[in-house]
Amino acid sequence: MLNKTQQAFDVPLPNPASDRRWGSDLIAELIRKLDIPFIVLTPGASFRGLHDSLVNHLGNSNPPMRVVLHEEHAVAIAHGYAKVTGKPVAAVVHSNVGLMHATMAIFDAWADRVPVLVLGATGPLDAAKRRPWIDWLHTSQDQAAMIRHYVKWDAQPSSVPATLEAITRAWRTIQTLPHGPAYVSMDAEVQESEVLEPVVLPDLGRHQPPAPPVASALAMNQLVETLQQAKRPLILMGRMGRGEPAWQARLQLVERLGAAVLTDLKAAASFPNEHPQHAAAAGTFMGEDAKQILAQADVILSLDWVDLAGTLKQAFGGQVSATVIQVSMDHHIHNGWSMDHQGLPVADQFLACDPDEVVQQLNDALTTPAKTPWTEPQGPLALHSPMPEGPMTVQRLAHHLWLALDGQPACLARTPLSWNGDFWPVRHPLDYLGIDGGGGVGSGPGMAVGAAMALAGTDRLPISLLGDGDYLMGVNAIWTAAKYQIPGLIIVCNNRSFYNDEVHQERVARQREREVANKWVGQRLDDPAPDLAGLARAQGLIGMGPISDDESLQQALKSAIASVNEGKFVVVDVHVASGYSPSMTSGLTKS
Ligand SMILES: Cc1ncc(C[n+]2csc(CCOP(=O)(O)OP(=O)(O)O)c2C)c(N)n1
Ligand SMILES: [Mg+2]
Repeated sequence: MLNKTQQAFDVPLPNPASDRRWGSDLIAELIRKLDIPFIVLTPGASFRGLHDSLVNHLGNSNPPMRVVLHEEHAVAIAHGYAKVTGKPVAAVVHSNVGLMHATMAIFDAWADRVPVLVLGATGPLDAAKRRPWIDWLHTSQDQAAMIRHYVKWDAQPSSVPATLEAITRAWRTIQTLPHGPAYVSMDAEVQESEVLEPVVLPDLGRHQPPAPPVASALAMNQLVETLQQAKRPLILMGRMGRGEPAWQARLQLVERLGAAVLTDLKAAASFPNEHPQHAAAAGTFMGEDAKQILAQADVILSLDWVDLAGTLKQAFGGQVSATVIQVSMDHHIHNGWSMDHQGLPVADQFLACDPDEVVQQLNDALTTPAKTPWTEPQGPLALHSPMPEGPMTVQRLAHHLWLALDGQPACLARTPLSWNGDFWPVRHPLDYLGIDGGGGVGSGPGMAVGAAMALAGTDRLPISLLGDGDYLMGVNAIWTAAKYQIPGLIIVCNNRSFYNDEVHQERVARQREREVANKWVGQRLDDPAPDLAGLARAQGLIGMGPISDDESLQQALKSAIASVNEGKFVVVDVHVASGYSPSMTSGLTKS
């Protein structure tokens, strides 16, 4: 008999020793060599061969499977995990229908430049081998066509050695800059056929991703000269790594150059936002003060900044007077289908390099002492001012959360659309993880669970602040956290609405001189109000709320944090008033 813990963690009964091997056994052995902590999956018969190999050949360990209730969440969990660690895990999704479910999350990982190995299945491609009806229904010609425009690479190999090679190539590809997802569709027949000839597994040590590209001596000379001559240099800190040494290197560079810095809520933490040279609060859309700093800069160094062209346009209009240096590998991933490459930015110097490597190279090359910054130090964050009066808002909630944490480090894995950069101090690369990448509502709960899996066992508390719309769309992702005893905290910023779209309807009504007061129709998530905490409790998690007053909120957050520290996953439903920051509202309503 299995004990309760073994059942919870899906420990299978042992199998008698056997020399017989099946195609999927070798695929499973290769997956073991990837050295991943777990494999996320939603089951399906198209990969029943692989499923059997994971259970009966590998004994469901190294890696153990993590069962997920929806393929979209399987990929979102892998996405959330990779955002913390920089390392991919594998998500397995069933043939065509499972892949259809997974598509939005694959797009999110693509647009966020995050590595995810998506394994899928199909077939048998040999029609003579198909079971009637269902094998035909779940076999598609060129299945990857559904997602080809937003994966870095895909394959549908037709033998065991070709499948092993495809997974090896995909593994290397997703970890080569710019990162992103790749997809391998495994033929059911290949998985289920007996292997009679010896097959050698690829040696992954000989298939490592290439070293990150660095700047040539010539390019570096030009870059150093431009930056040394700059009077008002500005660094746009975009998509950078999670490592602490790289974080320190960025600080050193900024101080040596006397540069101003802007950061962006769309990208994970890249620079401390309380540093005197951090010139304006980060936003999803840029605030007026950030635009003014940009307009004054004479040299702009973009370190893989998301949407450089759009940013320059907002500050300079059609004519960019500053010298612009772009450091990015992103162009390698651009294609004609997805416009996530954004507008075409001017670049007086373009270095197709790893931005963190260039920061290090600059620090090695610049010998001058620290320069006086050209911008005034920014005032303290809103968080350090007295708590704003009035009804419960997301900003007030952030205050309460900060107090309740009482100095414990946290990782804000996700924040709601009404978040603003000065609600929270960013002091470490894991303090804030950015957004979902693709703007796909419903990704929050899965990414919250993935980030929590990556942080389990550390003293950093995984916290996701989600919109109620986002939570409700993805809520069954959190069962996986209960199942595998992953500690974490979701706080739902519950304005009882798909409020973002109320802002849009208001804009349209104003433009057409129609009734603005009707903006809530078809947007409100009320009458009946879904029981958000109940949805957590029903899946085996702790659910609290709804809460709207200060005292109950402070108590609830303290108790929730204590439970997370004891290994529980907690959802706290907080009723907040609707409202976005001025930059967010103007970003949404600009025509
Ligand atoms: C899959 C998907 N469907 C619809 C949208 C359009 N959309 C953008 S934001 C939003 C509202 C999200 O509601 P919530 O999470 O509660 O955030 P709020 O705007 O209320 O703060 C919607 C429906 C989207 N981006 N993605
Ligand atoms: Mg909402």
